[in-house]
Amino acid sequence: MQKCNLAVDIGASSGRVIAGYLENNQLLLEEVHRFDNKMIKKDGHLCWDIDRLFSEIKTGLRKSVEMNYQPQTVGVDTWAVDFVLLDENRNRITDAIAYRDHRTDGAMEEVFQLIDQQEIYQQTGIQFQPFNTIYQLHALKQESPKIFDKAAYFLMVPDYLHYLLTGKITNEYTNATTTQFLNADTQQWEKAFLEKIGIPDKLFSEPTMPMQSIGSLTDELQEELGFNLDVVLPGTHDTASAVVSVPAQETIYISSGTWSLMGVEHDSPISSPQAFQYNFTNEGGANENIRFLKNIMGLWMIQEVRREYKEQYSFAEFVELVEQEAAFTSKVDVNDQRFLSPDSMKQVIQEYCQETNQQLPETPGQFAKCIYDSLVDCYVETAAEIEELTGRTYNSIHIIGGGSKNNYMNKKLAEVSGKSIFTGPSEATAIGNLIAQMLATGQLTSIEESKAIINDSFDIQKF
Ligand code: ADP
Ligand code: LRH
Repeated sequence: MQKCNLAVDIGASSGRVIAGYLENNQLLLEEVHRFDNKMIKKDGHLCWDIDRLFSEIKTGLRKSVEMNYQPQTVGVDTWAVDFVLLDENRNRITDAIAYRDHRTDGAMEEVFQLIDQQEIYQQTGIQFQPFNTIYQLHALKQESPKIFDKAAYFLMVPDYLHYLLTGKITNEYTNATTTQFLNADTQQWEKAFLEKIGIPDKLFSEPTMPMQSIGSLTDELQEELGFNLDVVLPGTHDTASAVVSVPAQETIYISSGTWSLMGVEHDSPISSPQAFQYNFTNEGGANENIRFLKNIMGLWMIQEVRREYKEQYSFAEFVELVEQEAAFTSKVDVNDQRFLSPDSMKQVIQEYCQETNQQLPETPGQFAKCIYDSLVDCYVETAAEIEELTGRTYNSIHIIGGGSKNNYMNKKLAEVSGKSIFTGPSEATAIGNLIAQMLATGQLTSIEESKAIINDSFDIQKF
């Protein structure tokens, strides 16, 4: 039996359970379970199928033992901002409504009537996204005010999954920062904001720092699975875990998955008027540094186009199809909000091209080329903004996540930016999750040592 740590990493498009262990200063990985994730329509809202996600986690735990592993610890990370509420008996009383649901349309502007927008940025350093938790809570309060009479606990999605594993209530710090109501200096909930939007602060517990054990499996789960292990908090925000495993520190990174998260690691928040204007965020890091970055609409756009083509092309095939469309040059502003949650991504891309007098994409290769070229342009602009805001020049961009496998984009970015592009690992988030567990259990001693091990263990390509 091989002792290991288990990372459960659930992104907006897929989840995986990955076993990891150290051998001769190398980090070895094996994927023990992979599953799809997607939003489902329930009671008029786009929701996550959270019960299924928990049962996939249990399947992953079981499979790890069937594959002859002896898991010592497990930790869960997921996408940010979404949450559920529990009542006093710790039963879930809300669906896990997804951040792309239209309940938040107009909510951000309503909250600005209650709390000054600049004050929000000054206290939290978090970028304005219409789906941040603060606007979701406001929207919920408008739609179902009575739910707050019953609610006793606020848990973000990974906190809830950890609760189902252990019975323990935690509000993990990195993900808590994405609510946009955690004070960046004190690292405590900004109660004045909650009061202004009428949300009781008793729902929130003191944020818990990652890289510590929160306890073992519940008795029921131990009985069901036939074994026990410790649950250790990674950076439960997937982007926090991903950035832990960027192999170099002096570089711009892009965590490329459903979203493209582009930025740098920084010691302290940068919440200057210019950072506010460019809408950069200062999210809390797993090792207590700051992720200074911007959300870029990302590969969600191709995921949606692929869905509309009934998934008849793989992601690798879309990249191949682009090579045949060299003459097609239409581009869109990927951060236009129409791309956040449209009924038809193909249609809104065509509308954008029509409005800007460009050729309309018609073939799968043309849609893909339009998306990839537009993303690359946005990366180049964002790199310039990062250099302006930090007052530094960066010679390289390091791409991690599933999107790092897109060599068309990697080459194009190298050409257009003039910077060195490094790519991999593609499972950076799960690796960052495992590193947090290994640091918490003393198998690794520092982030620097961890980054060196990642550099030695994975194939990093240069363009
Ligand atoms: P998330 O964790 O947000 O669900 P991932 O990190 O799994 O996202 O990345 C998914 C993205 O990776 C897909 O949208 C796709 O564009 C890209 N991708 C995955 N495999 C390939 C491949 N073989 N070639 C090109 N792109 C790929
Ligand atoms: C990426 C991510 C990103 C958030 C978004 C909601 O998966 O966590 O960092 O902004 O999802």
